Amino acid sequence: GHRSLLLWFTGLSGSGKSTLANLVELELHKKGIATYSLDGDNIRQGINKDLSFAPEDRTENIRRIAEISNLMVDAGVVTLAAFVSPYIADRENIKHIVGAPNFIEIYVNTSLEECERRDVKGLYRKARAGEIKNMTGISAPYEAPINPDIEIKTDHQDINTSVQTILEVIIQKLK
Ligand code: GGZ
Repeated sequence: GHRSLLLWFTGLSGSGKSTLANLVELELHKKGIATYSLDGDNIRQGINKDLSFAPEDRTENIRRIAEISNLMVDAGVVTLAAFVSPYIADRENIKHIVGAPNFIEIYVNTSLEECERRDVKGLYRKARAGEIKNMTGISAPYEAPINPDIEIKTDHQDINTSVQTILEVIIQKLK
């Protein structure tokens, strides 16, 4: 048996949170560690489909995800969560819900410029055109972590190096 953890990836839309989380999960699987990934695709279309991107709904989105994560961690599953989670207070609340020792905050620090250049879903273009509101980085805030457990600068660091950085930290903590 090993301790369980919540690996929380925060950053702008298009920063690479899910990509990183998926690669880290793959490596944990290779080590025989039970994992589960939560992201917008399985949460915002399911349990949280009643929530918008208004500030109070983002807060409720993150609170529910933290409660689900707490159950997963209690069950002994290493849980990976990739959400914009733009507010410091909401991320502090996650720490209270799952317990500080179980919570690893990973700041996926990709510049807005780079996220906008990628614009995988065309959301930044739409936000600039005023077609969608409350877009993080454009018309809604992103409060960067002040003291994250891990910071990944995807503009400057290649993805395999980033995955290794994360694994080194968590393998230590899982012992
Ligand atoms: C930010 C938005 C928005 C707005 C839709 N602002 O790149 P994606 O597409 O896959 O990730 C983004 C995702 C953000 O949902 P979260 O649940 O992670 O947000 S939060 O933690 O703030 O509650 C993006 C898409 O949904 N998306 N509209 N206005 N991201």
